[in-house]
Amino acid sequence: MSSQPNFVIKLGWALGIILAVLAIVSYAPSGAVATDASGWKMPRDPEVVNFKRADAEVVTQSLVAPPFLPKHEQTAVGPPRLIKIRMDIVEREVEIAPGVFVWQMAFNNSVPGPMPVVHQYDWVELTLYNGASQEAGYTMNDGSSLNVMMHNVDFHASTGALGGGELTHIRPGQEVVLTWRAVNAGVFVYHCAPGGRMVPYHVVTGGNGALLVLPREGLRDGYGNPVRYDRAFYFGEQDYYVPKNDDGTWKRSKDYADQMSAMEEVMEGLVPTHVVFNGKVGALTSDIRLEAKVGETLLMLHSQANYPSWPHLIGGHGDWVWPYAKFNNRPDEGLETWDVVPGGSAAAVYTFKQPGLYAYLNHNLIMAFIKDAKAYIHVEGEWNNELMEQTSPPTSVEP
Ligand SMILES: [Cu+2]
Repeated sequence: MSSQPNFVIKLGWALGIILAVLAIVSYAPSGAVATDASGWKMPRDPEVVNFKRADAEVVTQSLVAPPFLPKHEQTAVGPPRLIKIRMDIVEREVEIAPGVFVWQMAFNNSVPGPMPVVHQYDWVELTLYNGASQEAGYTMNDGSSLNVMMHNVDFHASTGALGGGELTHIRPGQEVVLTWRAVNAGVFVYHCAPGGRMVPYHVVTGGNGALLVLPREGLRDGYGNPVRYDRAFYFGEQDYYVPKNDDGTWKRSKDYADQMSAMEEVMEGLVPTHVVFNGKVGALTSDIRLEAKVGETLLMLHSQANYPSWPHLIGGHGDWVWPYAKFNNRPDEGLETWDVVPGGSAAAVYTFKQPGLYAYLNHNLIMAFIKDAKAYIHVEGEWNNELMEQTSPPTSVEP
């Protein structure tokens, strides 16, 4: 007699578990307008997604050299727009460290290339020129305006034709126009990709940059609250593979093509001779002074087209860090060090709470301090003793 109530209780439990499992399985979100359990995901507006390029307002964006970004709105105003940008590809010889010369291929005469800023579902209309165009006003090393090699561009933010690489091959002196839609939000690498062994050669000589695609509603923290930034810096990290002469001095070449075979021998070892931010040693620690104030929120953007990196802000944190720098994913809170995958990016915000010197760097410390993958940020404001105080200064004590 006593076994029957037990059996009924067990049956009840089993039914309950089956119903719970069914409820979880049937909850799985479906379709493009998925909403996660917390409601963090935003439904996509069909009017924006289906907006036609022919109806888009055309706006020209003037690009600027990194680590700075062009003037931009953090939230989109009105329907998707067509953003016209222009990039010249310039082959140039640069002294990347004392006595170390590299022929670079530089989008808009800078390494990394400039960071265009658009919003998700905008179009990008790029005019790409192989050489130093008159309107850009660059001069080549030898005073001429012609490169020696073919170039193109692959936008990781675009869709189709090898990221546009198939449609943008241009010989020296040629120009091409490519229009594509930014369907995902985040920071996306772009790089030259002429094919085969030329791809890594052009990328490790500086032929890369990144593009910022902001969500139309702007950035949001992990609770869904808007995130506004007061400043944004783009840290483009570059690995170089510079060959040496038999006597141990750094080898110097006569042009971009002449440099390739000796450089490839170093590249095959997979160990960079130099790793820097913004193209050269000292670029963001002495050449350019980066500043911020206590209370300001800094958006830190980072890309590496060919090598991993692990960003860290010494003396601060990543208040919010978006995985792989893709803004339609909920950001992680309060990180110490985060990831950049090769051919990928990082995006993080931090609100400064103390004045002083901060270093934003690759926390592979060999890359940061023996190479030069680092930047300094000088922050002004009031010191907060509650957060930190030297409560007893160094004093000599008897052993
Ligand atoms: Cu190229």
